[in-house]
Amino acid sequence: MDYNLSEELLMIRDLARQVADERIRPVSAHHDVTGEFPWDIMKTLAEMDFFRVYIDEEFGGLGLGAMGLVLATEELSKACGGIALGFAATALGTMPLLYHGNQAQKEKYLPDLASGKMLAGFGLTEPDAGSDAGRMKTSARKEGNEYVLNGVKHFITNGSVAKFYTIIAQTNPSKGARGASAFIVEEGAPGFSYGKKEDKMGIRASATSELVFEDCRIPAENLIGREGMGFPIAMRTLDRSRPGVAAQALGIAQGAFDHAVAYSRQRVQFDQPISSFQGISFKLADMATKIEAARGLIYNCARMIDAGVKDISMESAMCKLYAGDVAMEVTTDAVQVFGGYGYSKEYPVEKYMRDAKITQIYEGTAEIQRSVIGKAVIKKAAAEARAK
Ligand code: COS
Repeated sequence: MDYNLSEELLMIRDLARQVADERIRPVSAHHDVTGEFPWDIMKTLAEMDFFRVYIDEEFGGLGLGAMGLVLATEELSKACGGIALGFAATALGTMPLLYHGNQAQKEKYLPDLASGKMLAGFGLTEPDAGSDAGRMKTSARKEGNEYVLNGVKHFITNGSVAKFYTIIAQTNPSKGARGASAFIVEEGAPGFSYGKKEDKMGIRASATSELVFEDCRIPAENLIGREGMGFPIAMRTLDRSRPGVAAQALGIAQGAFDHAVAYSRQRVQFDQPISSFQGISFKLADMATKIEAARGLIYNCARMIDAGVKDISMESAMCKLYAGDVAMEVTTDAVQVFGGYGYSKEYPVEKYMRDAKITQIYEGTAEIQRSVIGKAVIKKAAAEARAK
């Protein structure tokens, strides 16, 4: 399908495809087995300017916005959803600064984030505050010209490999979600350490770690926006980062699908390639259709973000929900096409199935996306009824 992409966007897409094929595919199984973080690939991505894609030109970026981000994430994820995540999660950690930081904060950090010198992470989730993110307990107390942070963030992607974190913490706990604030915390801040590293089912090349704050002191100027703005900043960030997760899901689905098509053409049973059986070709047809539908939703949402549309919660949740479900369905079907071989770790598709599962869970579960979409649908219907 032709999405009318600009020359620059096509260039980024093709470059990402090349890196994925030449550099990521050969090492993805190794990182899946060992769980080692792919530092050499991050270095390559940095050298090839990938971390500049979504950052404004003023701060050393390429200014290719959400569309550049989703295209690069999709292509890298075709080869390995886990390795691509080091890149995509840096975008998530950078977004609060990109959209809500002041000029001085942007000048200080964005050039190093754009060059890939610093990876980033986003700290919202806590052991007792997952879907109910407003229940976070991590606190930030103002003392003179510093904030003192206490608490634990967990399941943090890029935790322990990033140097730059945006952390959402309570500055006024009595106000619940409305008392939270957003902060920049650098690796090495006094009182900041890494806790448990997760041993995960999939996306094993990515680092997922606890962030521990014990009287962690950061300069007061590291507050993003104003006190009390933390929750809306986090929600707006997720609205803009969810298409990135959706693109990861899309890449995983496309990667598994490509393997399934190739295998179905060369696997002979009953004297014919299995692709000639309707049972298989209809499955491939459904997989291809769902993948293309997901791509349409994602690119549409990315275009809305780049056009500056303010309220994109519904479209963002829709593409994340749909692409996550498609990734799970398509990768499961890809294993089915491979039959017994699909269940074996000697073949690549079982990894895609394990990698796909997280896309229905993180950055808001499929259930939370449905709840966001449901609220938006009802709000729109109520507004239309009022206007009559
Ligand atoms: N953009 C801007 N502001 C938003 C917003 C959005 N998308 N969504 C909510 N807010 C604001 C609301 O307007 C409200 O502000 P006011 O008090 O000024 O009106 C405030 O945030 C609280 O909103 P709400 O009452 O809807 O919050 P809830 O506690 O009901 O939570 C959900 C809403 C469930 C949508 C939210 O907690 C969520 O997204 N949870 C999933 C978290 C998640 O994705 N975690 C993944 C980890 S990060 S990788």
